[in-house]
Amino acid sequence: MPRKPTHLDSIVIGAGFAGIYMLHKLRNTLGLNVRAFERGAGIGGTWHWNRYPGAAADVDSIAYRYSFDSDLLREWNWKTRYAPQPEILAYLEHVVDRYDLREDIQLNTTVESLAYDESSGLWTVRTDGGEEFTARYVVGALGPLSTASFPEIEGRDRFAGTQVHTGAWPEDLDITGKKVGVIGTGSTGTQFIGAAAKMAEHLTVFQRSAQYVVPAGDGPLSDEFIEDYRENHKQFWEKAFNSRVACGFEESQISAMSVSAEERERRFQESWDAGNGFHFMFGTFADIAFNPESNDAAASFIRSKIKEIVRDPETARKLMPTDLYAKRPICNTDYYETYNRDNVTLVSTKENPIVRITPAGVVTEDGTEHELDVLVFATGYEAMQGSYNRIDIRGRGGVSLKEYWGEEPSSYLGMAVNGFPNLFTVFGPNSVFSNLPPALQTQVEWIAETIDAARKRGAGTVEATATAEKEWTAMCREMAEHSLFAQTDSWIFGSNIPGKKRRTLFYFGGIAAYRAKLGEIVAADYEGFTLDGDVSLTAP
Ligand code: NA7
Repeated sequence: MPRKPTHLDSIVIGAGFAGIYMLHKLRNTLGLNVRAFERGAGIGGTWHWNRYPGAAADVDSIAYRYSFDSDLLREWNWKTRYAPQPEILAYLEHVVDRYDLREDIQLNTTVESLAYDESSGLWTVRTDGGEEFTARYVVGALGPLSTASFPEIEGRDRFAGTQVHTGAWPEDLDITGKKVGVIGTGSTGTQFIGAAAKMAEHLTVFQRSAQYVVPAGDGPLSDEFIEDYRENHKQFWEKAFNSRVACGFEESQISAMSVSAEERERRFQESWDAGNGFHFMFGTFADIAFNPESNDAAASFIRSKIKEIVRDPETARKLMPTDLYAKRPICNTDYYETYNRDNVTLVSTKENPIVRITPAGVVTEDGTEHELDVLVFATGYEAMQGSYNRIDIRGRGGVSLKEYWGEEPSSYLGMAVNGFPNLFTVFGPNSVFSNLPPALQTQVEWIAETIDAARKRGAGTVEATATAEKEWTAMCREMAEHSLFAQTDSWIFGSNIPGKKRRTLFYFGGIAAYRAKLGEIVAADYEGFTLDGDVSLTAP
């Protein structure tokens, strides 16, 4: 006789930044019986998998954390302006222990399918271990960037050395003294390049698009700075939540075109000297991501720096982007300086494409075989949808979420989809474009409050209406069209992968407006949702 599924009140999928906090809220605040499933061998999500040399957050560490508990804010201090991967992972481990969450996180478990049963109002969740669970509420905290993307290159399976994607870096892989090749120069690739150049015998960088990279301005945090943050964290977070990107700096309100060329240069230089990619894009002027002229001014400034820093004019030329400065902003320590090292070679794959991978390395169109011991894919992810598409998710009437979404996903608020009652997606498609920890925290809190409200009124289901979902998605699309980001190919628009059409994946209105909208929805009695059904229908 088949075993009866184990019944839980709620299931959380993923134990990264979002899943850990979701488990805490549902179990410790709402008192639900919850289990979190995590495919990794440890907690941490992105920060569990991304152990490549140089991995770190590139948002100031004081803004790259939870802010829901003053004691937690006071007791955990970062040492440097940016937190490196091992420290972020240690922080998340600390949070898991602090709130006693470990016993309810099941590691090494991949959820393979979710199916909604309309008669009982429950989801059935199946794992790769053959286990079966039922739960009323399921929260996907799968991570917007967790499904690795590999380029199609002939001969990939023939390489005799070590191949690795940065998003699945083995703990024991040491590149010291090795001949290393890296494909990709996004946030990850540029971080890796700076660190790997100092370790490898030789580093060959295969660059498809040249990147705009500004200095990070990293360094130790002084005791006074830490003390000030401990004392004033409430004001700090209030300001961050009232901004657009929640990175913890003052965002500019003026156009780059409203000041003289000298003043523009002064502000750009000031930001360049202080460091931080988000600051350079959103702290110098308000319209770099929106106004082509302002964008060009910022882009020209960065190009002039590349010319100044990189000694070999041909390498400098290849490193200079000519397209819009409209991808997720990047900052790093000594990125362009790295190309002055004797052990670093830059290959522009637009000018000299990779034609095949051989057992010995990578062959480019000019006939060169770049010999490698390690080939690193820093080639990014199938963003937002990718991690949901890996699970067979069936809502009302057996409809598949993957098929329902197709090429262009829709959602209400990035958290709910019509036809999939009581399924919440933390940082699903069309969530707010912002620093992630505060954005995730906002959504987790809102989901917990919504579940609580539904339970208190005895409603068995929370479901986005088709109209609300359609309107939110259309609004996100319309808003995105005003951004120059919409004119470049990157994961932000899902167009980093050949063959995938450019589509809107974010709400670009900023975190303050997003939070205000969530508040309005609650005040209007969950406008755009139906809170329906009978909670007592629970079968087991
Ligand atoms: P990204 O930002 O998507 O970067 C991927 C990089 O890989 C980017 O430079 C791509 O070039 C490059 N790429 C992708 N496919 C190929 C092929 N086929 N050949 C050569 N180069 C290729 O991913 P990251 O991991 O760096 O960053 C993801 C996010 O994580 C980041 O924004 C942060 O939020 C944290 P392209 O520019 O598309 O021409």
